Amino acid sequence: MAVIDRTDAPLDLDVDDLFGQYRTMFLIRRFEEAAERQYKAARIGGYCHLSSGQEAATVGAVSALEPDDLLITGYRCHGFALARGVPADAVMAELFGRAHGCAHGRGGSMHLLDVSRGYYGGWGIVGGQLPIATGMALSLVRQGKEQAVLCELGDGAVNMGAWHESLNLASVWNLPVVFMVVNNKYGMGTSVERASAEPDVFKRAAAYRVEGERVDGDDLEEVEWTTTRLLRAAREERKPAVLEAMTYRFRGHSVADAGLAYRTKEEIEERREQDPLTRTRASLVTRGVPLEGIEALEAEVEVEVEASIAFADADEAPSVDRLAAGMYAEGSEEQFERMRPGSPAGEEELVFAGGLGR
Ligand SMILES: Cc1ncc(C[n+]2csc(CCOP(=O)(O)OP(=O)(O)O)c2C)c(N)n1
Ligand SMILES: [Mg+2]
Repeated sequence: MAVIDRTDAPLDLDVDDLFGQYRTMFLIRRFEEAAERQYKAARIGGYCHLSSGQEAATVGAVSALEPDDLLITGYRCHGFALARGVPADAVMAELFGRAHGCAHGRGGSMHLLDVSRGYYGGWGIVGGQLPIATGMALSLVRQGKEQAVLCELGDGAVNMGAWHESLNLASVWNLPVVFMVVNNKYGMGTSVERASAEPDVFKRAAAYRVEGERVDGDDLEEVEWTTTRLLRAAREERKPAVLEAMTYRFRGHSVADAGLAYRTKEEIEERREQDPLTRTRASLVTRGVPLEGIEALEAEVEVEVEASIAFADADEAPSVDRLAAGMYAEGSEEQFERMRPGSPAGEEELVFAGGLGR
């Protein structure tokens, strides 16, 4: 493992940047609290995974991206979309499955998407985003572009074949991709220690001869600085890397999980005491930002979140035609025909009236 030179690490983020990033962290927290209420009121279908507690890892990493870099993540993705600048209205409308959602109502909570902002989703299959990120990085190289891909995954994805294949190819082909493992200690209800032969995930990078680094994922500035450095090396020197951000999710795996069967209340309480929002807010106060300014920002965010619910609620449902648009190749009509109830393509005739030649 390369020894990392931290001598040129900036001591502090600019206070205005920090203020803006705290705003995004607060937005994510309040947005997800609202999403949970809407989910429980049955206005959001499918699954809903919250990232409360992980906001510093999310915002720190996304802040390190250049505007033309590409981002791709797993399914716990509300925060990533918001941090990349997707409007709260478009994210909430997507959760509601509405036409003006960021994926036009086709994706829902796990499949947020906004390619205009270089956000390639939200992937519900654990590890599914890894080969895609690797391919995206290869395509950037082929096009001669100096851009990088940031690929987020959970600790539960590092025991998938796709992880090994992606790391291997990224290394042998020198691809500009940083794999960011959000280590929140659990994959659903299984702890990293139980699931992983090498629970120090960042060390696995050594097996592919790429740089691996672990950061305190609840320390916004540490995450941002380290991600910036790794992305720069990816962009300018085509060096792939693994970044492991140590964090914790306060809520259950999904809204349907109380999150108490596999961890103690004491553990959760202990981690809540290190809440990254509280830490970042305290850091703003220490740097002389007046409390009234912080409170005004928080009040503004509350309004933004309420407005996103009103927007999603008033938005229309996508038409069935729009839902299918862009999803199926030309010539899929026959397949759709066969999916209708009954015997739309004459199957009963074929099978029961001897049409198969029996
Ligand atoms: C290929 C695949 N297997 C199983 C699942 C079911 N599943 C959904 S989330 C999850 C755990 C993932 O944990 P982790 O990667 O640590 O992400 P976190 O939930 O902690 O964000 C599993 C097993 C899935 N979605 N895809
Ligand atoms: Mg996890």
